[in-house]
Amino acid sequence: MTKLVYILNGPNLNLLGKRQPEIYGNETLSNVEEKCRRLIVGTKLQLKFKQSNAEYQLIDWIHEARQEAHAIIINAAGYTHTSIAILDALNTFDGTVIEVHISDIKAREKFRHHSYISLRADEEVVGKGTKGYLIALQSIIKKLV
Ligand code: CA2
Repeated sequence: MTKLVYILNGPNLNLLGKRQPEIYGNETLSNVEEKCRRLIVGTKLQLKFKQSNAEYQLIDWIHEARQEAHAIIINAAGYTHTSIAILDALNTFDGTVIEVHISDIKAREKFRHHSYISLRADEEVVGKGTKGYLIALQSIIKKLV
């Protein structure tokens, strides 16, 4: 049976690899998606890899995931630190949730230290660069395959 994994990316992550490489590295979000797709070859997993700058869109995708996905990997970007609404949506999801941050949010400005997403996340992968997405996906592969 095929199992679906959602990888959700929040605001400004469409600029990955195009600005601030000293913080977020040189890889674009398409590169990251490509590597994630390569990692699941030969498994029975399928990916939906998405990015939006809109909070409601991320919430709608989480609702969609409730119907069809076994796991969500989420980098909610700036909404990590503000969005009770995204936390509420994740709390309605029964599968595994892994929170990813490219940078080490605890080593940055104080306003980035708190994460609403971490209140629901089963695992967190933080400060590993864009490799964090692959680490999270590997963990899902171990659990689901
Ligand atoms: O480290 C992460 O992955 C963050 O989720 C990235 C967010 C930031 O607000 C969080 O505190 C930590 C920012 C995403 C913005 O991404 C950009 C990437 C390249 C250039 C400009 C923005």
